Amino acid sequence: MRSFIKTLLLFSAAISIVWLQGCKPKGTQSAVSGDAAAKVYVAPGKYDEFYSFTSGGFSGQMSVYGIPSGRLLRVIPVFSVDPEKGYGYSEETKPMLNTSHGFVPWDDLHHIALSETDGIQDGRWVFGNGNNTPRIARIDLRTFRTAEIIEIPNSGGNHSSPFITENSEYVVAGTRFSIPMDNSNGDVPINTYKSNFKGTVSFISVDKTTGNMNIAFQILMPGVNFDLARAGKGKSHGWMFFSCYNSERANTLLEVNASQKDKDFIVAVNWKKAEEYLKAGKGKKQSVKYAHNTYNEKKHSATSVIETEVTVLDSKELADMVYLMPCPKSPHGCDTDPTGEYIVGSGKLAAMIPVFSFTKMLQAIANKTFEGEYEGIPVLKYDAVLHGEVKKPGLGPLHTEFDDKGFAYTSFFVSSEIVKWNVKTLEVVDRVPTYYSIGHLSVPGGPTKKPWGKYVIAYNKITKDRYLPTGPELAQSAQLYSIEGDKMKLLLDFPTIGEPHYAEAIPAELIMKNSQKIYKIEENQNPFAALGDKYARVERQGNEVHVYMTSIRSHFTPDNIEGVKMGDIVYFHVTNLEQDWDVPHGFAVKGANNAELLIMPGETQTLAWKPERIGIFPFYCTDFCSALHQEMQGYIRVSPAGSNVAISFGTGKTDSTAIAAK
Ligand code: RUQ
Ligand code: CUA
Repeated sequence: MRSFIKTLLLFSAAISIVWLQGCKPKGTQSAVSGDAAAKVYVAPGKYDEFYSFTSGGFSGQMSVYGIPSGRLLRVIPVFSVDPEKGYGYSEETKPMLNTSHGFVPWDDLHHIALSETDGIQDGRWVFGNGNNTPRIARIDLRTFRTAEIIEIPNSGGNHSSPFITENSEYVVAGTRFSIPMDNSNGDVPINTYKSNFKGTVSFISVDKTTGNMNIAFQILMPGVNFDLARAGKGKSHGWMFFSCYNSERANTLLEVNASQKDKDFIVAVNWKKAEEYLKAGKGKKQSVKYAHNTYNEKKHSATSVIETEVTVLDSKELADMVYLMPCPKSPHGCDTDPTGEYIVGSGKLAAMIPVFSFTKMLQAIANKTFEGEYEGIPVLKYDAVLHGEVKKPGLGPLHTEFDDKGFAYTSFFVSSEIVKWNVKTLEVVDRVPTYYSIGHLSVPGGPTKKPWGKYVIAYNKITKDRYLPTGPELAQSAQLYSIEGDKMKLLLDFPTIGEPHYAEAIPAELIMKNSQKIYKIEENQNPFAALGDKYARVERQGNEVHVYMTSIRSHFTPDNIEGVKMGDIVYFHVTNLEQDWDVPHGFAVKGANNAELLIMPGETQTLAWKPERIGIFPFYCTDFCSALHQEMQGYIRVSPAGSNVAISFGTGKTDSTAIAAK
């Protein structure tokens, strides 16, 4: 996004600096109508109407807001470690961040895709993309936890991802950077880009019942940059549309060299056809390496498997599977309307919005109305597939969402506004300024067959004077507008975490009824669990010391541990015995080089600790769990390497649950 901002800023500067400034309202002025406060006010103890799942961009996480209040409800750790929750620090969660490059504790999460059934959000899972080390994550919406992460081979920059088909058959992943394929010799001069660099789009299947992901197939594509995508729906179900830029196939100074051609492409992929080819054995097996990480909720732990093969279908060789629609000037957003008939391309350097017709596209394919070929793929004639152009909508169109009344809402980065237009007539009916430089926007249900409408939320890239200053960096700003009337109305600004790109909002009732309250202790299959105080113990295995610890309001068992020596690694396996909603216990030990554990009711989590000096080390519960939370503490003694202090542990109790082994 940053280089993209630069391009657009240069571009806008070229147009007119005066003009750009003219479009940015000065100061903190904003046209907020009198009843705005009442429209976003959610009284204490009341719930918001929508959950909004918002990507964290370079924070690598996903955050959850209530809409219309804009209240932050949760940050879900996905691709980045999160010391607050011990994610990526506990032994159980570390494998979630494993990749073919080893442990990668960070990524850049841009896009959100909520699972769908028949083109309607079903509230089961939310998917997010890792942009940098290409990955897709699935979050389980019963627990709001990352359940699975799959790495994407043959990809460099997983931006065009994860976009979902109408029955969650697939989430897709298009590579932003084309690269030499993983199984080839990658040690080639960069200026051999045109001959050696290729693109891929991947179709990752999602199991109907479990949600488990698998790379069903990849399609080998010309070496362009894939940007965004949307699935067809209704009549266009079975197709996926990707935007791409750099059809010039430049490998340097893209801001100039990838803006030479008048048009790039919307890539239309007939994935039903791809499935036929796959069945007919037309795919080629390719050896690659990618991590597939799953979190087992019963074992309360993740495993990471390195997979070694993908099946690749070649777009050059297999006819009738991929077509190109010319799209003006470096397309970014590529969005399909609720009927599935219209495909909206957004050339970020174009001064209009082209809207393509799916019906016309099929006709053009049937009649072979091609203007030529690009890298062996037929290019359809622009005029033959065009429904029409939205004229003079604004500058720098990026993304489009839809409401339930036949209107589209497009974000304009350069002119800093949302423009509402009629999908059929292409007539602009309203526009509102955003503060400032909007990227994505989100209408609840906006990318689905059934938009819920009501609001549009702007995710702005630049904040400037909207909030109290906080040094050189300011929180990114989101803005909530009502779209219930003919005119959009600004209701609320709220700060966000990281740099939100996309967000998807969904009615609260589709999720809250399934929300899990505890993990059942009797179902805990973590091999290191202590399912009751009487199982608490400390065991030495060579230089590993395993502490099987329990926590319940307001003590740890054991809370006095001796016999640890320098050179040992201590594993604290802490089982939270609580069976009450919202009673996690935390665990932290002085000098630990990682983070705390935050253990949910019924769960077991493990902290590894390598003491680096002798002495007494306190540990305590970090989550205020009861009136005697501050008493929830203990000590562990570390002796010199050769010491003869034997392992001993206990709570000092004298009843039957006491397990002092001295
Ligand atoms: S992008 S601001 Cu990373 Cu979705 Cu368009
Ligand atoms: Cu347990 Cu505080």
